[in-house]
Amino acid sequence: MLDLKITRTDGTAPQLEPYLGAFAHIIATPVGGDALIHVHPIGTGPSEGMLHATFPAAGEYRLWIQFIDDGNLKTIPLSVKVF
Ligand SMILES: [Cu+2]
Repeated sequence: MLDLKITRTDGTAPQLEPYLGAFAHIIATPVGGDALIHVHPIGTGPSEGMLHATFPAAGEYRLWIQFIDDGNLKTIPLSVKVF
């Protein structure tokens, strides 16, 4: 279970709206692998949620988080290490 909290770098509150039926979409792929994980947060606040993600194996993963903030579609890439 992962916690997700979307914030802005200027400290103002994000203005999220549903996008394709969820407030955010998270895609993950293992670096050098061919698996694909696609999960949606279970909302716990206006810009917070929990992710029920099952990774197929330990290792490095590339993630993309997609959401609409103030009418603009954002795609945020990040890397995580799964132990
Ligand atoms: Cu999705």
